[in-house]
Amino acid sequence: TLRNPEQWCRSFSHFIGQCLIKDFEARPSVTHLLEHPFIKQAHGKDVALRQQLAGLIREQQEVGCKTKTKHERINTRKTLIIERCPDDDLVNLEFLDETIISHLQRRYDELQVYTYVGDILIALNPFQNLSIYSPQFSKLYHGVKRVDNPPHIFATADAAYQGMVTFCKDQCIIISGESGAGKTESAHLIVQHLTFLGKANNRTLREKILQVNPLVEAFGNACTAINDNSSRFGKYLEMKFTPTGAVIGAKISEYLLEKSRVIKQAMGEKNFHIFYYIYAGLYHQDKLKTYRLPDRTPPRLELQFDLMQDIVSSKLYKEQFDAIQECFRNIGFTEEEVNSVYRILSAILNTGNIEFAAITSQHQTDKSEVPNSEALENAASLLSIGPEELQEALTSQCVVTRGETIIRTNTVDKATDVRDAMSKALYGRLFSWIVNLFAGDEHFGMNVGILDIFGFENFKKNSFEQLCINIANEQIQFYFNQHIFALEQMEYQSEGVDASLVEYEDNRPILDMFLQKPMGLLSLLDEESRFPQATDQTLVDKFEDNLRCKYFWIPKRVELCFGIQHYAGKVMYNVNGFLEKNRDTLPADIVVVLRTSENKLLQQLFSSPLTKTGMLLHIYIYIYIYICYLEHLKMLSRFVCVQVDTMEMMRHPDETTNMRRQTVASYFRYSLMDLLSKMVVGQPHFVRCIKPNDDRQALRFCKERVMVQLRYTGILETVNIRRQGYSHRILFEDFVNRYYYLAFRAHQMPETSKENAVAILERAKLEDWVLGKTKVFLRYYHVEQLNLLLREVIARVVVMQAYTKGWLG
Ligand code: AOV
Ligand code: MG
Repeated sequence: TLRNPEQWCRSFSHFIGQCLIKDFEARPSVTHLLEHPFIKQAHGKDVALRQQLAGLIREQQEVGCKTKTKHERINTRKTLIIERCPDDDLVNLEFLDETIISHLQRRYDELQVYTYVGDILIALNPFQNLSIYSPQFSKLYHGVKRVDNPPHIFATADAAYQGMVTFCKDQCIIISGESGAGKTESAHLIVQHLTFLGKANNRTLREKILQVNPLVEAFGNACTAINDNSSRFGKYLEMKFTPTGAVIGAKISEYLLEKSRVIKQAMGEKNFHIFYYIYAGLYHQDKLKTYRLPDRTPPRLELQFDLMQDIVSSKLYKEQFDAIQECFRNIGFTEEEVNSVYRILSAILNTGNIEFAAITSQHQTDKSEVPNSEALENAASLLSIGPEELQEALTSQCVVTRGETIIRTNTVDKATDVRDAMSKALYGRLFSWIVNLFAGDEHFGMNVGILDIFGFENFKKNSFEQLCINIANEQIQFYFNQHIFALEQMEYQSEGVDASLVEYEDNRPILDMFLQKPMGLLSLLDEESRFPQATDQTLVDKFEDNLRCKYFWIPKRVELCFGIQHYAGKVMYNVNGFLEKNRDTLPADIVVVLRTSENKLLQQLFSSPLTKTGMLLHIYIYIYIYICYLEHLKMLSRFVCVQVDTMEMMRHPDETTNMRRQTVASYFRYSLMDLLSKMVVGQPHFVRCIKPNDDRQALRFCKERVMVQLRYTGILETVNIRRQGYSHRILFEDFVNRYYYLAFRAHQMPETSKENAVAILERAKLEDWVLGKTKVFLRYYHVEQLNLLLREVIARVVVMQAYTKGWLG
């Protein structure tokens, strides 16, 4: 009598689970149940549903054997000595503002690195290994009330998982914080816990999922001045689940890899981890020669940070290499593919050693050649292309003008640029290929997305990469603000609910300054990139003439620089190389020669049409989605302010022709929109990572640094709004549909009216809720209470139905 088959199916799965957990004496035999006339009759025609049901019973059986009883769970709690504190949730405190810091400090001193602000989790980086991530803890944070346990990253993962299973709705965990604050570690812990909750009993699947991150990070992370394992790309990882919550896979989307790192790193920084790993690993396997890697002098590809000897003798690098090989194997890369990956990486290293010399004859002064052919031959051999063809593509270019093909020679500088562009393209496409191998079945099941991007950066010298990274962070902050403040306040007003408004720092004007067309910073940069004669100076002049707002300025004494007042602080950018980095041109001649490779992987990487990240992108639709908000069970997406700026059809050009190419800035804008569109379809959960000090020291809490982060992330205001506000707003109709079992009989189907909503709220004994014109306004903790009650009631209803139908003997 539950309303629809899916609902019934879910309840049924829950019921089986309950039986197994409680170890009912009269546990129904699964085959008996499946063969029961009721099930046959009800779902006989629906094969898919029946299969799903059978699968789910099997899953539940497996889990059931391992699920502890409630009693055992309580014992686990006792042995772990879990302590709850009144300041676990800052919203519960009586005072506000600056004193929050002393609570956080005391908690940090006691190694309680997690704290709630309502439903948002603050995570202070402990800078040391804590013993709170063991399987015992995973069990503790499994489907229990949040207030029963101290705050924990597992609780956030659990909330997302429960939200997904209970309401069949995608979820999204957004982790933010500055560089080195602990986002990537938090993302790993979330994946670990979701894998546990998703009952990945199958060892292969579990290992596959857990190894996705280390593999992708070996290629996408590097040591920077701030963080030894800094993410140099944005990552959106979607964990895929069946409708009953069993994990089935993971998919990754990557955003804007900092490819320039392959050819150059700032002082004291390193290249991507993988280069060091393969050097150490292949050295130990005595395979340096096979991959034509020199064993004495480090290649010019800036392995300069460590001396060669340090790399090969590093135990850590060697171990990491072994781990990566294991990942490749477990994830299912073939030996041929792994070999191709190593060959491409070694080719990139060798390419870095190709040098050019000017040929000066009477007639020609702008021609270059490769004086020492060893590196060239090595690179060509590893890429399975001819060395002459490679040299030709590096030192000259075909230009088609008025139907005629002319060969132009490259100067030494130009040839060097082409060489570097090739290295970047090889690495970028290899990375995308690896990431895209984790693409799951798009249309099946539900997912929990985990966003871990590169954090806000402010180095001594900041370039185009930092600008993109910081704009992405600006966008995430904006999304947070919209979600926490703006929508909430608009809703109060339209529903006539009296709640005091909270002031917050709106970063929309800064974002406008970057993204607006045609006069935003990125558009201006694109425009200037199209002029071949443009220089760094003309770019700065263009910015100065057009960007007139308080967030942008040109410093008086420093040349070729501009300053931006970001939400997280002032950053000075050096425009040196901006235009070239934005154009990111890969000459057609290089693409042509790489396509002739006998290496299958390489052919695939350079086959047309491929976008910069390797995704098929046929239509580029630039929708300036500012706000998108989803609410509860029904996907109610509200585009409060959707500004369809332009609909640009940008078919990706064939790279071997001279069509206009996509710039990094325009691709970046597309990526941001793509990311936002993914995020807004899920119910968001926020984790705010905070860096307690800049020296990466355990137990050092620098009040000023923490305060600055609390301020600019809007956490102080969040405490206010979470205290005074109603973070969940549900239409009366949805509310009654969802919770009517709490006050009515299962078959009653009450009218979805305001009065019945009130009846349910009263029956559930909730306090402090408010009624709007069309919606119930609930505090953040109400929903958790309601869901727990609902689960209990449904279990009871299903058990009763089973009894009345005589299934339980
Ligand atoms: P990030 O992802 O926020 O920086 P990470 O997650 O890489 O920062 O964390 C930086 C370092 O802090 C890690 O390498 C760990 O040493 C330490 N750390 C962080 N969280 C924990 C934890 N829960 N337990 C123990 N150590 C931790 V960046 O990717 O640079 O924006 O771009
Ligand atoms: Mg990171």
